[in-house]
Amino acid sequence: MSLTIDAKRVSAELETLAAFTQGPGPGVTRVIYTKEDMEARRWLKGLCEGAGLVVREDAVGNLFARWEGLRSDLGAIATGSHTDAIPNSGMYDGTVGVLGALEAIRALKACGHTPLRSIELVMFTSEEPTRFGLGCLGSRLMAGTLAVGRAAALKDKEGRTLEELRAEAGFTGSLDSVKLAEGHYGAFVELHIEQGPLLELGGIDIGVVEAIAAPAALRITLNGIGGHAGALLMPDRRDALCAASEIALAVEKAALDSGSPNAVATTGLLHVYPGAINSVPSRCTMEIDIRDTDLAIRDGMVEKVRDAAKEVTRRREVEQEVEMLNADPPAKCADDLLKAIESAVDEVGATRRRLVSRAYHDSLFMARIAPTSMIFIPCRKGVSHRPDEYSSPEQIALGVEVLARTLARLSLKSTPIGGEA
Ligand code: HGY
Ligand code: MN
Ligand code: MN
Repeated sequence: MSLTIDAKRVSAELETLAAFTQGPGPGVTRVIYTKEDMEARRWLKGLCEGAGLVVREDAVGNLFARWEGLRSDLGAIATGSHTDAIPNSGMYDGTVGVLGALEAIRALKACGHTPLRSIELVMFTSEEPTRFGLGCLGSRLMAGTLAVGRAAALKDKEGRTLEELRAEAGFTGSLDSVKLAEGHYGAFVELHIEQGPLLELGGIDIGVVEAIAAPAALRITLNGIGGHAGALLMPDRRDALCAASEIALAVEKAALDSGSPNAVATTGLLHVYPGAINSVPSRCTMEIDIRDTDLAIRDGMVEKVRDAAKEVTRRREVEQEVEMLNADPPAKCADDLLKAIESAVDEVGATRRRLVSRAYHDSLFMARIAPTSMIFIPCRKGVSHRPDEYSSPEQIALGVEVLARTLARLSLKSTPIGGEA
């Protein structure tokens, strides 16, 4: 099959999408349901309709753009990723998987491919945890792994609920309707930047993802005794920030002591109240991200952090409140998909290796309802979630071509697709 990937068009569209950003920068910020997010969605919908796809959005804002196949009785082949971006981050995380999938579909249409199974592009709502503290909101609801009541009550830092905000954005209908039936999709493949250094270090073109790490997140609120920085003497203080600082170091120690090269633990958010130089912090809220590809090691780190928080707050006579935001199992990718991606890489004469994804993705939840895998392309120095995140037009175009060939192969299969790796 001779495919033409318009690398210039994909790069130009990535630049256009990056311009839908909040604030002065640096980098890209695009948070769910903000003006910039809604403008980006409108623009993307126009592109999908321009490519002859049938577009719909569900009750939480997941966007679907479908190319009808000949056999509507067979589960569609889905592909896609996210377009939301954490504050001051890069322009390739997620977007390569959305615009790259659109380009793959356009290239397949242009070369006369006729899919048996429909091919559907999905733009997932809120893959990043930025607004509601929980990542993969759209794919969790699609997979039915997040209780609708919990989702509706999720609040942003202004105290506004998902329910209010999605209605304001024009997404109505019951959240129950987001869940997809088993077999709705025959397979799901996500194109994404590696967000790690292995492909670049190894001089390898494509990563074929065989597993996705297990993320957990918790929020710890510390309540102490604050007051005037001059008048409140040291013995009378219950300094919430000093307690949080000891706990943050225990978070780091839990990963360093785990003995696992894949163990990571981060205190990424810390709010100090009241937040004045001459006022002793009376309350701190910290959000902690803990991961490993091995569930037992991941859970062991969570336990260590909880124990440390108990010890520190008891000794410092500070109150603690611990809230588990999520603790998800890892995902294993489907053998048939790994082989389909590897055949596509071999068809174009590129190099490949199997990889574990340390970042989580919507694929982590799509793997609950369909055979799933991911195609990784290198990113410069493995950098991501930073303004200097970068993949070259050539690397992106190669990833798109491998995705297109994988979609072509899977969309012609009339037999079931699957087989756990
Ligand atoms: O945090 C992650 O792994 C993803 O980039 N949201
Ligand atoms: Mn991300
Ligand atoms: Mn991502």
